[in-house]
Amino acid sequence: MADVLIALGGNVGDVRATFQKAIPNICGMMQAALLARSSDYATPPWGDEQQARFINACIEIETSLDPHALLFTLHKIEARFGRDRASERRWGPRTLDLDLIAYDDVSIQKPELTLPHPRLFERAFVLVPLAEIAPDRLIAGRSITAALAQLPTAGIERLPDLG
Ligand code: A4P
Ligand code: MG
Repeated sequence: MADVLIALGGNVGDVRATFQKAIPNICGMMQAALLARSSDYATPPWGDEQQARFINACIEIETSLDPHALLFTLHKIEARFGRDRASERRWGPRTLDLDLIAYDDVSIQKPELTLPHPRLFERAFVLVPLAEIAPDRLIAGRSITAALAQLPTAGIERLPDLG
């Protein structure tokens, strides 16, 4: 079994409701156990700042699927929740973005799948929820908490649990 971290993001539609439905979908389609789920966070848009703020969260799962099968499944779930890659621009608005952050300590360097996620350490919107569920985890030898200390976190707001 592999220990896998997945980041969720979106800024179109009722993103928190999308997450609530997508997470059981991820676990079901990946034959995975949900080990941890962070809170949802409202985050200022990164990359392309002329768009609505995002909601971000992270989950930790345990699965026996290999990394390529996981990525394939994540793309299927994104499409199921209304993501249309053909009509969007890089870093632009989307209903649901699912990124593979880490798969055990596996390292893969291919354009279609890079592990750990290549932009992980630049993104407070990923590291803040990760620090909530896996503060002591090392990714590529770096601690999540230490990496987060290097980044500005202004404007990131933890949202209260949905009742
Ligand atoms: N790919 C390679 N490695 C991976 C991996 N580890 N996980 C490939 C997922 N995908 C991986 O992804 C582009 C290609 O990367 C995929 O086809 C896959 O094979 P994408 O999700 O279609 O591209 P993207 O989302 O436009 O670009 P990128 O660089 O992944 O950026 P993001 O972060 O996904 O961009 N601001 C805030 N606050 N919160 C956000 O969630 N998200 C974005 C979207 C921009 N700004 C944001 C947020
Ligand atoms: Mg992505």
